[in-house]
Amino acid sequence: MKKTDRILVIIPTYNEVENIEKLIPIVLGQYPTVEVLVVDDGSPDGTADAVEHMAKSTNRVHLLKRPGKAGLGKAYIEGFRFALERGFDFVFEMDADFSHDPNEMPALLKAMEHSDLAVGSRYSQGVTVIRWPMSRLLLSYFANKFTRFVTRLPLRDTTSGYKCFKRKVLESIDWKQIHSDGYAFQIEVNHKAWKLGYRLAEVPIIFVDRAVGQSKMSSGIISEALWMVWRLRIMSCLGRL
Ligand SMILES: Nc1nc2c(ncn2[C@@H]2O[C@H](COP(=O)(O)OP(=O)(O)O)[C@@H](O)[C@H]2O)c(=O)[nH]1
Ligand SMILES: [Mg+2]
Repeated sequence: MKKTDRILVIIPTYNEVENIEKLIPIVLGQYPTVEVLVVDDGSPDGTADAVEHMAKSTNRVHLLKRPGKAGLGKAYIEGFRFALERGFDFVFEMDADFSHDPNEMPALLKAMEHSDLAVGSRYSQGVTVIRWPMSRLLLSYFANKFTRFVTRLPLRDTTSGYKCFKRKVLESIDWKQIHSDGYAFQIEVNHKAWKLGYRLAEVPIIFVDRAVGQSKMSSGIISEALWMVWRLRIMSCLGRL
């Protein structure tokens, strides 16, 4: 990474007012030049107002307001467009709920020295997940094993939402073709980057379940991911990817 490289951290939010106010200063504290983009889907709890308030005192905080809850995938795609238009070199995905420790950003950036997409991984040094109920952990763990087995994607954590992209990866993906949300979105984007020949790296992270607010995971998000895995396999076999 060069001193002049610009870093953007995209944080999608839905009802994260208590978390976001504490998280943003920690992210900004990582590097003097890092900027934050919050993509909020009309959170009823006033998340956007809190971010707007913070944006008044610094030009390193940006807010994209979307009218209603339309899913994580679309929120990220809008965020990536913002990053490309504004000339950022490194672009992070990060959850708002402190499951992704901003102090691990330097480790992900270090991995960018030999990769194009670095994924913060819960399953590359044993299992590094704290406070999840066993049922949720088992679901995530085996879903990842299954995804790796079916798609051959060389990652142990394919559904992680903590990652760092080089700009060129975001430029190469045809976002019009990506319609998934939730975990399926993460799997699909990793798969696309891999098929385009980009180098993937996995960086061990410690994932801690949220202390404040509610998870937006649903059975719909899980079945979407299941279908995505088979779809990627079939499309690969047909030579369409
Ligand atoms: N903009 C936007 N953010 C979302 C949406 N769904 C979830 N998020 C955010 O995405 C991140 C991960 O969601 P979370 O509910 O913690 O998922 P979990 O960690 O898998 O339980 C959090 O920052 C959420 O606020 C959505 O539909 N739109
Ligand atoms: Mg979470």
